[in-house]
Amino acid sequence: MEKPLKGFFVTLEGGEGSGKTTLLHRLKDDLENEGHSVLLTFEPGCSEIGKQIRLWILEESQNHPLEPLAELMLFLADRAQHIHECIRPALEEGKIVLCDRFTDSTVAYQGFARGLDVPRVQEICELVSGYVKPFLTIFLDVEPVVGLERTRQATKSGKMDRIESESVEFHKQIHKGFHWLHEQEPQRIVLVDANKPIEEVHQEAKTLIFDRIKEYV
Ligand code: T5A
Repeated sequence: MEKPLKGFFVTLEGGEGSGKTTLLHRLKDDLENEGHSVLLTFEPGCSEIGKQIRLWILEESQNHPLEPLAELMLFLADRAQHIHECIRPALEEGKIVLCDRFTDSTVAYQGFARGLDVPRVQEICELVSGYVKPFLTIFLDVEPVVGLERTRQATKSGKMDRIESESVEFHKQIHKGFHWLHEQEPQRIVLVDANKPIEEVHQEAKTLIFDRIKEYV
């Protein structure tokens, strides 16, 4: 029998350069300073198998373009392994799990932007994640062009990966997808304006997460 999940699961979502990674490190410090035990994790590529999958997904192969359905399956295989090896054990131990991207990214990227059938993508995501569901998702809402420029500036070589290099229109579809998800589940998916300076985004996200933890315990 599966053990109960005592922990608190939070995901951060948004388009490229929305500031998830920067914010997650700050939130981890905030929570640990208050005595919480935290696992900071990300998708794709956190498990050993996931590291291989990440290379297949993000590296450009001009000769063998990745099919949208194959791409979807790779993200899901990464997630299944990630949940099994990292997320579920941490939640069983009662930790706060902060995860950089989860199922909402799959719906926004593979559903909205790649054009796969959104309800079916949601269904298959549910099959993979089972009852491991975020209690809170912070959607960092940044204008796609602004986020892409941040990513470009942050990349030392200036070389973007396979998904970052997609067209601006593709990234606008992702943005639309995240807004749609937020409208479907406004209680779980809370929008934070990530066009603002990082200090303001941090304060807003910190208040949100601490308020939700108080409600939960
Ligand atoms: N993907 C993922 C799918 O297609 N389907 C899926 O199911 C899943 C799980 C993963 C890729 O896979 C896709 C989405 C992605 O394309 P990745 O390398 O793991 O790629 O990278 P991302 O998750 O996209 O993360 P990034 O590092 O690109 O962006 P972040 O984490 O959102 O942004 P961050 O914090 O690194 O910041 C980028 C730059 O902006 C600055 C930072 O200092 C940094 O220089 N910055 C700000 N500047 C001004 N104002 C602010 N508010 C700022 N916040 C950050």
